[in-house]
Amino acid sequence: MNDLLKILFLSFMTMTVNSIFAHSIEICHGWQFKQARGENWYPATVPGTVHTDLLANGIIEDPFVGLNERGVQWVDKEDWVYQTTFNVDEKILKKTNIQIEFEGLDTYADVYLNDSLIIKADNMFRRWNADVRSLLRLENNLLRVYFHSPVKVDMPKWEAIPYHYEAMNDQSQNGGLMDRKISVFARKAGYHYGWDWGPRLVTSGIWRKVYLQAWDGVRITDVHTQQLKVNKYVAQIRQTIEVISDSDYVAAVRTIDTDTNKKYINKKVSLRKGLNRIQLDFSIKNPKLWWSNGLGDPHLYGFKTEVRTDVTSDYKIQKIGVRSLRLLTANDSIGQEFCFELNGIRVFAKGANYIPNDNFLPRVTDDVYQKVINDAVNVNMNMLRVWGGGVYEDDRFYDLCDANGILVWQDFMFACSLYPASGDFLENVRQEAIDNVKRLRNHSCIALWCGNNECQDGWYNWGWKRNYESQNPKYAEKIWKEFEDLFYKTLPDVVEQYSPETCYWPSSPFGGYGHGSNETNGDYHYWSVWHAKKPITEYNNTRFRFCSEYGMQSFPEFESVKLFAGKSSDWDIYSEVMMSHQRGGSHANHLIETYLLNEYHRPKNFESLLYVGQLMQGDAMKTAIESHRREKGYCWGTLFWQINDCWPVASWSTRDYYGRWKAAHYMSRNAFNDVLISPIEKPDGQLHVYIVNDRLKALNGKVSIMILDMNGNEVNRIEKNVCVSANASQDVLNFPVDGTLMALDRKDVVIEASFTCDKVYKNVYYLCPPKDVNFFKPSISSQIVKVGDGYDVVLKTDKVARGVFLSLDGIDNDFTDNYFDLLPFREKVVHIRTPFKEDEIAKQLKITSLADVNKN
Ligand code: BMA
Repeated sequence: MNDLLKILFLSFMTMTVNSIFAHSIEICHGWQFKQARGENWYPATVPGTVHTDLLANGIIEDPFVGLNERGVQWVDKEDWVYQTTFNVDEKILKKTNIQIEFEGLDTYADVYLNDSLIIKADNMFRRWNADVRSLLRLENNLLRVYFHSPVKVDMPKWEAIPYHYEAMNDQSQNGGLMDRKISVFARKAGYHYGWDWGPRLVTSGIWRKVYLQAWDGVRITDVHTQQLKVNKYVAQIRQTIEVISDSDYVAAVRTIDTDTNKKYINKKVSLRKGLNRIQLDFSIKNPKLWWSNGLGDPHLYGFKTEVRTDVTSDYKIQKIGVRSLRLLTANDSIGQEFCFELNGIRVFAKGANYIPNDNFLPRVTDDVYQKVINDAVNVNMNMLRVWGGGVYEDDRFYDLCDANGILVWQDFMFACSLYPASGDFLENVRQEAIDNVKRLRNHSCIALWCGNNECQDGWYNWGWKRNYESQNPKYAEKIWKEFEDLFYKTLPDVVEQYSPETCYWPSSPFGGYGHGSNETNGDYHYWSVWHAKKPITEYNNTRFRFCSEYGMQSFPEFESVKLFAGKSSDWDIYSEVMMSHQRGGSHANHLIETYLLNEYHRPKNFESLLYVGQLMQGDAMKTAIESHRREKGYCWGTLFWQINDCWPVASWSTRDYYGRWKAAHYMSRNAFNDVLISPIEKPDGQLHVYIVNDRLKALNGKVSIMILDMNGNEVNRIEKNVCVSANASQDVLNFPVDGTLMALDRKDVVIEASFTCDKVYKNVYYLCPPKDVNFFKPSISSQIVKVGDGYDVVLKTDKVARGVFLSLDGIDNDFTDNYFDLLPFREKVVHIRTPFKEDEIAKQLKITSLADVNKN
């Protein structure tokens, strides 16, 4: 044993003891790694990835910075070896059952314990276990994991078949593989191979935790908590408990409430040696129901389920939100509706699509998970869609969604591709689906299992079917059979068997079998704005039953750009570095520019372009969200693309990789508010004012439409008392625009719409695109007052100020609001959390508004 090993030996494991009968030990210390064909071992982090270990050892440069991604493309063509040694004590060795459990191996991995092969893994999304009792010794156990290069494993599969599986986002060329798009052969996160917002970084590694589990007697391996019937009077709960037992026992099984110690059920059972299934049925009277964000408290019950014999015991604790949740998909006079119903109430889904938070998943911290969920909650979202090109998320993600009332639309991990779904591959997927459905099925947040992202539309609407048919009809037949076996049989069967209370939806978007999606049936992805270049106003002319994707790109703000493009020579959106952080290519940059110039004047420099681009994206998301919500009743959901990034990049995200909110994220908060006033000028020349009420009570209040000139003087005011039904959208007031401007031009007015009920809800509306509005240079005053953990900045303006953006150089600031429109005679207070001193703030605080950035 070399010296390094000896040192590592001393601090070998982290031990958590669950009970006197069971030990759960995380094997997270002493790991080292090497290139399989190399000699040198280096310290490694587990969980981790090869790339992050190479980075930590100074062998590669940070792939997220500059052009460094290009320099690390060799990593996925190599095999890698990880190993550690560990000791166990007598207590553990004496246990009847000793298992090694890998929560995740990425991806083709052979695991050896003391030189015996114990696991051959080939799916990143599965858990891998092995019985190791006969191999384990007291000292110096050598655990070794050999990772085969995913490129080397999958390339022969690509070469062996005469046709190619569609994989449009696979950046094989960037990886030096030319047109060989091999990602579809690996059960590994699709986005690792590149996406239109992501780099190509094909990782390997022990990406989730590894445990040694040792126990005697009985062990609960699973508790399935089903909610058979839930209403406000009663919740009927059925728990199916899987217990592995060493021998025959008589056992007491019970479930208690961890908060009140109330015993829900207590039952005597006979356990047989081996696997036992026990059913516990109980009910809760007048349950405290779990509600999604905005509708009520996401209350969680603590259920402790225990199995106890005279000599041994085990327990599991679960946090369960009691609720009924179903998807309504009835055919109606329009087509097929698509609406989630929670506790008997139709819920308008408000939220976003969610991708992995990093290309290197093991380094996503608790804080990052907490922040992304907080950032969803704080802009009034109630749903996130875990999109199919990433991963089945970490338990922490779903725990946070449960605790915060965020419903989860869960895709299976298939996106924008076709897959060789037969034989071993299909069986591998079946096991993956079982693992993940079982892992996630008790989470109250899970609203839906969806087969894939856009694969069905690819087949019917994007020409894939036609292409294969024209190559050889036999190919088309084979690939379509694989599609059906995967998305119409295997996956729905697993959901039906393992989580029968959860709905399965074959694809997103999906509007029925035998054709692509459409606007009147099921869910829809609307990309005519952006991909098909329609103007932003087109959002107002379309309606859907549920819009599960739409989006507009922007760049991260300048402070973020400087972190990956540090040189002033990079500060051009077409510079090499900026282009390598724009995976839609120059086409996407042109689109940003085109949309920007349709709406705004040309910004004066790079920094201004980033800022105005964000306003434009914000306008687009605001327009789309409001339009979908005005159609509430016809439409039951709006999920924009996308809430986060996996690296620093120009993308459709509303928060950048560093967690900074873009303008669109701030702007979506008002658009998602549970009470929304939304004015819209329609082709009839009338201004229609809608109130969207997501509350479960009718609202009585006063609508007030103020027409102001650019100095803030009131030109006209229209008011009306209105009553808006519960959980509905209503067109409450309309009037001809031209008759109310008092001879002023549309370019010289702004409309402030307010609805006063329990408080005042506001919106600002312009009658022409921002480039045509006569914004004069405002003089914005700011008064800084020390409050709590930072400062309140009190802002006032003498002219209408569009997109007021506060920034402080060089530090990560937290503003309670930003990129807002400030009207004269109104005061706006923004709180900034910062350790800066008051005089530093005063000196550094930069206030920008649209009128500052136009090129003259
Ligand atoms: C959607 C997604 C992604 C993609 C995005 C932007 O269709 O499903 O595949 O990144 O569009 O193009």
